[in-house]
Amino acid sequence: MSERPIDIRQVARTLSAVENRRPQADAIVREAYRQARPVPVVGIAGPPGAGKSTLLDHLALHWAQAGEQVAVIAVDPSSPYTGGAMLGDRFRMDRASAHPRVFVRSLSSRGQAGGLSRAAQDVVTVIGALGFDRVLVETVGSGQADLDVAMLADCVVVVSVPGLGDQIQAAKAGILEIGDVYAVNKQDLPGADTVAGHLEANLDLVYPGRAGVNEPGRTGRRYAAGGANPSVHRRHGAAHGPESFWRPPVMRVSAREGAGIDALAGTIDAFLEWQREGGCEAQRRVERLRSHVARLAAGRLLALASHEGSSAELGRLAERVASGASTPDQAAEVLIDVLFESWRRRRAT
Ligand SMILES: Nc1nc2c(ncn2[C@@H]2O[C@H](COP(=O)(O)OP(=O)(O)OP(=O)(O)O)[C@@H](O)[C@H]2O)c(=O)[nH]1
Ligand SMILES: [Mg+2]
Repeated sequence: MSERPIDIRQVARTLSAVENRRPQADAIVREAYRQARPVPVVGIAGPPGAGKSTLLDHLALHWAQAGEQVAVIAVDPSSPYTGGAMLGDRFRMDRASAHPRVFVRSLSSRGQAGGLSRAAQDVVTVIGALGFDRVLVETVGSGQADLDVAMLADCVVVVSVPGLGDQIQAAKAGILEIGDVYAVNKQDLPGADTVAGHLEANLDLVYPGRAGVNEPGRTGRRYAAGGANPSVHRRHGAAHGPESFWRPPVMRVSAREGAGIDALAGTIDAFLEWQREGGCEAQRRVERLRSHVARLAAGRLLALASHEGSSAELGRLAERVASGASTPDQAAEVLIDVLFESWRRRRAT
């Protein structure tokens, strides 16, 4: 745990500089990556109104009371218009934000056209360098946003609730690919048991063994490495040899009453510990940075297409496609050549 006390006002100023890409941002971000002090990131995903913010509020408080410095960030990649009030409404941290060891921050897409995941990645890295022990992330929005959380987090908690109907739950089947831990919230409402049962049944199709850490050889069934879902198997252990694997537990919670929070927090920590010890955590981080770097590169190339020379060339290519002189694929290949050429010229100057 961090020993030096964190100056929250200083943290807020530093993050604003990074988020708004002020002149000093590059230096701050560079220094943060240089320090390479990874901080465990817990992401929370799930349908609107599932109780994600309420849960995070309890979880942040739980870890703060255990002595950790906790940063909570809400990311809204869905719209450039939901900064301020709207995001504030959906992201209330009444209990935790009053705790001196909790820092709460929202990150909207304002002025970040297409760059929010970059900003979030940088912000998380800077938070780590500032000495926090843990970051909790809620992404507001729909399907794609869930994946963005998965991109950023070392542990993804997927929240389900009763009352959404089987169709929506089924449409959410994709969440079985991103969860490390499942939380069924609103146990006070009817149908919570059914939702938990469905989840368990679906997990049965993908994982042998029992919830949590499984030692090899105890499960009867071989763990099908690279089977139906390679990315799940890679994250949860099969690719790491004969040691052990993780089966995501389904935890029952009632965020409104704060019931089941300690058990949920304990499970998240058990997962992070298993992941750290097996070396999966470092690998997951590298994989994450791999797509981050690839996205940055693609973004830069695309940005070049709007510069004068390239933009004019793109116009000519489009006209050729429109007149039947070229296919879009052929035009794209020519554009790549043009962009690379332009990139090399810029680097050389
Ligand atoms: N009955 C019941 N309601 C709950 C429980 N937990 C949260 N809620 C309520 O569900 C509503 C939504 O909670 P939030 O925490 O804002 O949910 P969210 O998933 O963050 O919502 P969005 O950010 O808008 O997607 C609030 O009115 C909560 O009080 C619970 O355990 N039981
Ligand atoms: Mg919320």
